[in-house]
Amino acid sequence: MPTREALERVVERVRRTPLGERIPAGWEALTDLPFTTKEDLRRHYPLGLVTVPHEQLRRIHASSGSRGKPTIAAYTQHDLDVWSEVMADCLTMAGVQPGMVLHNAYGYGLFTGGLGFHQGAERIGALTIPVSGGVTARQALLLRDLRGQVLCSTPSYALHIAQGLREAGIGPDELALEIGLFGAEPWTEGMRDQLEAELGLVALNIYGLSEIVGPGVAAECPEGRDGLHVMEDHFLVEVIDPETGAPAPDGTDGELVFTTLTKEAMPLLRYRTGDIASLDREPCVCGRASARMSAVRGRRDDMLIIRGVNLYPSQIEEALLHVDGVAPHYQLIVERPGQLDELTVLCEGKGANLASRVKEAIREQVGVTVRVLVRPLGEIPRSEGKAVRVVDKRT
Ligand code: DLL
Repeated sequence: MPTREALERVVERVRRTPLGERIPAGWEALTDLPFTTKEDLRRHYPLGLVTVPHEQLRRIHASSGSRGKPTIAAYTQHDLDVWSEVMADCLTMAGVQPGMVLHNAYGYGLFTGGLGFHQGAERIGALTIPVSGGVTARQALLLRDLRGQVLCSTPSYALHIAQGLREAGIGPDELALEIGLFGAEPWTEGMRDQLEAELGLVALNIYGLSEIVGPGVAAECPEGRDGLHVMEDHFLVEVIDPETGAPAPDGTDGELVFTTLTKEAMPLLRYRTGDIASLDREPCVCGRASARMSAVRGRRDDMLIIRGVNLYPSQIEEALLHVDGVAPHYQLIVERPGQLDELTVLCEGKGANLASRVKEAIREQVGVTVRVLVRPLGEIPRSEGKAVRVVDKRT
């Protein structure tokens, strides 16, 4: 737990913003403090929650904002330094060492992925290659020719790069890959197996969001690979019941909530991320004592209700990737032809009875019967950043 003083400092900062009036005068515990929501950020768009004079701002980032206005993140120099530090810690924990060649295929720009990894990698003295997303054939060539050891990208884009390598006839023996740091979207153990097999690296999960800092809020260690260590010196984590707001017991799924402890420009109290995960506070096999969050199952608003069954796209992914002959690319189409939602799973692959085997695997694992359409390899749209897993045709 952070010291009371750290929390008091954030509270004092937040009091300077329009959200300050919601803080009760005699608050005692963290749970007495109000939540902050994405709606609050929207209402005070773009810079209404900044607590420092404008001339102290050094950088602006934003999340993609597929649903309306982008979410703005503002940083002072100190905020950028803290961000580099937590990213450096995540990379070091993953096994990245000074001098290693880091191929950064996260997008550069307003998205925090590119620059976040870049600063952390430079801080530890890695040789950083700012490839950014896109031009997959060139990614494959550079990965081979510059002998990239660390691949940083979304997991879906890493698979696309793997396909680019195959198409260029570049075999695993021509690559120097050792570590993959994959995040920015949900992915499963089945996807981990695929990534490791196709790229010959150890695949690790890294989490973050622009509102809190960007990537570097939590990451896996290679020893445990059993939950992501939260960088608790800077980010205080809670999991709550998304319906009631009450704390969820450790080990129980709920909504991740973060309080920034050291942020200057846009500190946030109890920010509701919308991401569903659980917490584990038992020490890890690696010896670190920090709280660990499970892999994110999905966003609250990505949860589908199909004939009364709640499910996240990642559960479909887990079922799919256990079926022989299925490629790790898929999309879910949600429609409402009548009263009820219907789900169609588009996947790729080859083999006898593939559609019925996939249907059976999903029925067994998730408990719903869905329509399955198997497409030829390469037909499902690939993304260069976050994959679009759900196509909602209901509205
Ligand atoms: O995606 C920051 C990031 C960049 C994290 C690169 C890791 C690697 P945003 O664009 O603001 O920031 O999106 C944040 O992405 O609330 C989650 O829903 C999702 N997300 C991020 N990391 C993971 C992960 C970046 N490892 C939103 N697993 C978050 C699942 C993730 N979802």
